[in-house]
Order: sequence, then structure tokens, then C-alpha cells
Amino acid sequence: MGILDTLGFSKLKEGLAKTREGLVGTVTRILTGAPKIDEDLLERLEESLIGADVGAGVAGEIMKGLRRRLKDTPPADVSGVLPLLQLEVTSQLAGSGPASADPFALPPARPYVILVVGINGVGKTTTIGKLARRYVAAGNKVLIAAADTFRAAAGEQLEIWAKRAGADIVIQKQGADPAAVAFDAVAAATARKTDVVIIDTAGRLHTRVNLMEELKKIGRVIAKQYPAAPHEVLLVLDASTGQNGLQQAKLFSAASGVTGIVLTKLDGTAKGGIVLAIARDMQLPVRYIGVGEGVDDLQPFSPADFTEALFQA
Ligand SMILES: Nc1nc2c(ncn2[C@@H]2O[C@H](COP(=O)(O)OP(=O)(O)OP(=O)(O)O)[C@@H](O)[C@H]2O)c(=O)[nH]1
Ligand SMILES: [Mg+2]
Repeated sequence: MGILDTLGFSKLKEGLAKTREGLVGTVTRILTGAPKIDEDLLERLEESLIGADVGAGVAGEIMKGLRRRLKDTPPADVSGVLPLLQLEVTSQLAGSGPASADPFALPPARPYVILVVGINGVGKTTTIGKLARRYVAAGNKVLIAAADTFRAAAGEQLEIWAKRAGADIVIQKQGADPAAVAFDAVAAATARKTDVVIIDTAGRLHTRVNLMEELKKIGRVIAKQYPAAPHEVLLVLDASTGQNGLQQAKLFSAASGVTGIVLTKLDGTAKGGIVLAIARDMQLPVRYIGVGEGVDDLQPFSPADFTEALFQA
């Protein structure tokens, strides 16, 4: 059912260790001590889900689904609750995953334009480097646009990633108009028959309003030249910020029509339950997850792999 290979799966399991302890560890302890499946047990399960950054709304939905499953296929004893919970969590995540069935293949449009947004420090540039490398490895011609012209070192950092990935880069001097950089990149990609353009953006400007206005402008300017673009707007969120990620998702969705989420830094946080809150509350697919700083630590998100890694001791 999953899409990860053995190495990827063990990396995911390792990255989810703290979330597993916080979420499934607590659930398992509650189940182990319980004599029977009753209302008291179900309430304690719901509380433990809320405590693991799943969010109250989604925890309620999971419990509703779990109650239905308990009624439809009653387990012989309390130990049968955990597999049903895993099934329910998997089904809550349905719809998440990469935009193509083949996780690092590109949908047909050429050039395929991906705009990457998110607040400062969440891992946008790193994610772009990792994605670029995967697309190059799959035989694509990749162009990265350095539209974060605000932060001094942003361009250099992106150049290093582009070189490492074997991707081209369009870069202008600090302070240049980000929308112009994006426009030039899309024009160059069209002329050079590039397969994919990935646009890096600033995470911080003088004010948040400025940032949102700038993202709107980038989107407008690209669409004027190439109406179907950007084909994907990826919002990068840092998993360790937990429920705060939901606020960011609302803010960026309103400004830039987010189409998918990349959840970074799942390694080392206990707040991995936020995946559920994002996928359900925001109705946005989680496309990729970051489980480390290395170039191979960006994984396509798979609900089946994720829950298996989470629920397996
Ligand atoms: N552990 C871990 N670290 C990550 C992951 N993704 C990114 N990082 C680290 O997070 C830090 C910030 O990453 P950047 O890619 O520079 O973040 P950014 O969003 O581009 O930041 P700004 O350009 O300042 O807005 C770096 O030290 C990355 O190595 C991840 O999945 N796991
Ligand atoms: Mg950056």
C-alpha cells in the first residue's frame, strides 16, 4: 500500500520516533491498562489525540470513525482497538500525497511551474534543493528562480543547492523585484524547453502584509505570461510549530492559492500529529515531508506509510 522503499521507511520510522511516543505510546498505555472498551476509555483516547497536536476537531472526527468501526467490526478485546485506530487515521489522510502517482514524476504541463511559499526558516530553500535533485535524477531539466531577493545570503544558498542538484538558476541582485525574477525564469524556461521551474520566495519582508502582497504579485505576473501557472503552490510548514502551522496555512492560502503542503522537520518533533490537522482542517493535501537535513530526506507523503511508521512499535 505504501510507496516508500525499505530505507525510506526506516528513515521515516526513525524521524517519527518522538511523535510515535507522544501519540501512539500514550494510546497504547491507555489501552494496556483498560479492562474493557467503554465510554471512559474512548474519552481518554480522544484526550490523548488532542494532546498530540491532532487538534480537537480532527480528534473528534477520528473518534467518530473509530466508534463506527468498533460497532461494525467489534474486536474481541481492548488490544483490537489500536489496529482500528490506525485504519481510521489512514482514512482521514486520504487525498494527501504527491500530485502524480509516481511520486517524483511531473504532471504533463511544460514548463511545470512550482511556487514555494512559507514563513522564514521553515525549510523552503532546502526543500527546493531536495526537490530539484529528485526531478533532475528523474531526467528532467530543472530551473530554480531565486525570487527571495530580500535576505542577503538567500541567493548564494540557493546557488549551492542548484549546483548540487544539477539545476539551472535565475538570479538577480539583492533587492531586485521578486516578481520580475519569477517572470524572467518562466520566460527562460519556456525558451529553453525546461521541464520544471521552482520559485523560491522570501519568508520575511518588512511586514507580513508586504509579504502577502508580494506573493500575490508574483502569482499575477506569472499568470499574465502563462495563464495556467503556477501549477502548484507549495506551502512549507515546520512541523515542530504544531498548531501554529494552521494559522500560517490560512494566511498563505488567502494570499497565494496554496495547492499543497510540505511539512518539514518531522524528525525530532513530537508534534507530527499536525499532519492530520493540516490535511483535514485545511483540506490541503500533504505532498512531501522532510525527515532530515540531507538531500534524500524529503519523502513523498503516503498516508499508509505514515500511519504504519507511526503505529509500528
Ligand atoms: N531536521 C530538519 N531540518 C530541516 C528540514 N528541512 C529544512 N531543515 C533545516 O532548516 C533550516 C532552515 O532551512 P531553509 O531552507 O534555509 O529555510 P527557508 O524557509 O528557506 O528560510 P528563509 O529563506 O529564511 O525564509 C536549515 O538549517 C535546514 O537544514 C527537515 O526536514 N529536517
Ligand atoms: Mg530560503
